[in-house]
Amino acid sequence: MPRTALITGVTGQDGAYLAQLLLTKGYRVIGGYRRSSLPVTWRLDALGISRLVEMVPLDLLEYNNILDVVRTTEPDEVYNLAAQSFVGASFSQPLLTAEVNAVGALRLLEAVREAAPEARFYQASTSEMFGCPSKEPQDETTPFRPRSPYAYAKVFAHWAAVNAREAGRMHVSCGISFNHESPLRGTEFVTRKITSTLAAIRSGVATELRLGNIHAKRDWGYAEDYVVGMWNMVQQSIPGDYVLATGESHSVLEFVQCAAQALDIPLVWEHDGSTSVGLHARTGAITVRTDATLVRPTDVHALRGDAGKARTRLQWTPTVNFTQLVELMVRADRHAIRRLS
Ligand code: NAP
Ligand code: F7E
Repeated sequence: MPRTALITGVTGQDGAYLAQLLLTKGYRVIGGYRRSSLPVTWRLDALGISRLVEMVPLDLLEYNNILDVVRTTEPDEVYNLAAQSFVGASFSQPLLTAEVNAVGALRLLEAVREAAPEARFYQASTSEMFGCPSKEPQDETTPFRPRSPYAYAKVFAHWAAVNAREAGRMHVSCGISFNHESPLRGTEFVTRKITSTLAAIRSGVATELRLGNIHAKRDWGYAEDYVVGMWNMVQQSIPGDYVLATGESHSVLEFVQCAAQALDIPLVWEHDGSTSVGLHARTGAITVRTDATLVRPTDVHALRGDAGKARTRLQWTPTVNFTQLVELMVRADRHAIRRLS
């Protein structure tokens, strides 16, 4: 009998890569998706797995819906990847973010405890929980100091998951993942916004890239590596919490520079107080510009993770470094634009 995995948020970046990984391992994959007026399977289509995943409507806002899905599908493993995952939007939609990311995770935990108590559970926790961290690099022992409604909702979900484990009720692991990106990343996140817009500028179908806080630093890895870590955690006989990170931190400005270089867009920078402009070195055209309206009310300034525990206990290591990540994302966006034109 193949093992059955239920993935919430299967239409998202990580959901798609995790579904692909589990299919290659012979799992029956149940993909929970949020109903909308349009099909949202473009990532599963891109990976060529839409027909292999059993799609079920599953909204983290609806307890009876979740309970019914867990009852009828009888999963051996449950991966909770569904979330309102955009930190920027959480400032204008804090209640929705809490309903989905915090109470939604608790609804799922309760439904699994009720209908499939033996199932192993993965909770997608996040480096955003560290906020303004008291130490660097951050590991599993670093205290949480969340800086956004997204982050404090995830802290709630994290502790709900940890408590379900510690109360001896369930096999629950949490991956405290640092930023991970790919060509399947949503274009509202800064990395994909940069690679898709600069690729469009390079092809002459866009003129300018507008950004908020370009001095923010993140530990960026490749999403396909991170879903391997998630699966590894769930396979451990003793559940636990693990940081997944590369250990390297780069600024948004460095990401822009690296992407521009990969696209042969030479930039010279002019900084004036809090404003920065990146000019095309040959034409003088304004190519990148900072925009104060894109700066968050509170931002996380710098994060860098220590994945030593995952390395030692899970034998997990990231395979794609910063430059390779930027280049592979640029290549994919360049290719997509060429296909359209
Ligand atoms: P993503 O691409 O934004 O995917 C989020 C998924 O959640 C989408 O499938 C979305 O559905 C679904 N969703 C949203 N609201 C829902 C609801 N009410 N009920 C059911 N599903 C809902 O995010 P991701 O990058 O794959 O991240 C996966 C998880 O890891 C998230 O929980 C995120 O917070 C967490 N995380 C991500 C990172 C990262 O760097 N990527 C790092 C740490 C933690 P639609 O397609 O309908 O929008
Ligand atoms: O921002 C700055 C922004 O939205 C990164 C989610 O997957 O990773 C992600 O959250 C940084 C921030 O990712 C723009 O202020 C500058 O400092 O790409 P982001 P995030 O907020 O780190 C964590 C680990 C998650 O858990 C989340 O779900 O870049 N920034 N200018 C900008 N960010 C955006 N989005 N757009 C800009 O124009």
